[in-house]
Amino acid sequence: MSQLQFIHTADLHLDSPFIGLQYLPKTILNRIQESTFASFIKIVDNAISLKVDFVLIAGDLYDGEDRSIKAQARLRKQMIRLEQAGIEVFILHGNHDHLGGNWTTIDMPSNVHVFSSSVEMKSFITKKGQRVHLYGFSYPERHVTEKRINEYKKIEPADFHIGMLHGNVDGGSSDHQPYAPFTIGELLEKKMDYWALGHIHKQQFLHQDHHPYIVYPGNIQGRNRKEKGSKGCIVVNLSSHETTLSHIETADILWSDISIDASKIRTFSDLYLLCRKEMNHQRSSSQGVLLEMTIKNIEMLEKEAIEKIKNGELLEALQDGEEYEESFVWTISVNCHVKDQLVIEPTFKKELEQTLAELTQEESFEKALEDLYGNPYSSRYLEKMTEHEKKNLLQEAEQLVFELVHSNS
Ligand SMILES: [Mn+2]
Repeated sequence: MSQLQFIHTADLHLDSPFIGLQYLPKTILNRIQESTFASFIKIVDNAISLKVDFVLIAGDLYDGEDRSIKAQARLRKQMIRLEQAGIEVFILHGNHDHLGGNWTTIDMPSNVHVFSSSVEMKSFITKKGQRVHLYGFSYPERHVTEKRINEYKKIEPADFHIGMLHGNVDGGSSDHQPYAPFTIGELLEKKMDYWALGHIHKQQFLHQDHHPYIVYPGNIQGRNRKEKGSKGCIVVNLSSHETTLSHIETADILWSDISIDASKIRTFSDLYLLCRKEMNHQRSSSQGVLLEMTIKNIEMLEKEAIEKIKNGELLEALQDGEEYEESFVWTISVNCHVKDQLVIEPTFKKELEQTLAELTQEESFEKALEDLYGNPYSSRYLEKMTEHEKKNLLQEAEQLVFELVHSNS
């Protein structure tokens, strides 16, 4: 029997606007717009049914600095459910929902404890009588670029010490802003029993072989095609000699991708049936799925079938009727690799590859984007591109070049 059990979650991004999905059918768009709430409700369901000692939320509860009233009201409703179940909640606010914004605040029930803008310790005694010390701080403003880890100091006596921090591990993902940076070594020095992190949306265990676990639980609902795969929360069982973790998937919408091998297919009809079959493999009884499809090995496909991939007819056929399914699999895009079937003269191919390689150099990349980022009007609205985005853009550009060559050959 473990001595302490709690749920660690972060990056709820409640009421995410899901920009750019307005083209989807209304039923599916509604499901998506409700998905951050649906996922959080499931987390609370789990906290109540497991009778956990407490719930930790390590920042970015709200998506927008304005903390929509709707998001606050719905969060409050869930906090009240936890209050009625006798479960305390410890919260810190991150870069998305920092304390410096100008919003109307809805008061939370008394089981909710929010960390202030300086690192502080909150003491808590479980029903079994164990003393837990929790440490953390909320972002006073959006951009917290300085190190805050040095302000954490373990205070005895307590049975368990848990650090909460919303920030970026040094050398971590370039997809996230380098806020409140820290190294794994710096966290270990603090001699906590567990580090409940937030900020990075992909689940990561920075330290797990031996005491203490250092964990990014990831966000609770993928918000775009870059946030694929299982999303939810972590259930932590902590005792003086052992830590065990389990991930609970709670996301209502799953972003996914699939690659379809068309090497044995010739006709459009067979291609359609194969895609449908693969879609049904992706179908889940508890989630809606948004699917990116790539068709590979299209050498044997009839020209007409390839044409129907390119002009969107296949996509339309695959989407047909899915908007009425509770467990929908909505195909967002269908791509095929023309490159595979392209026969190019070797010297030209070499030249083409060379040009593409040159484009991947930082310098030429920046040059290509100079007009956009150099423009005082548009640059205001642009965030620095991440490595992941750069890579994607280059892959798309490469594909475009091959397609243009193909259509002219
Ligand atoms: Mn976040």
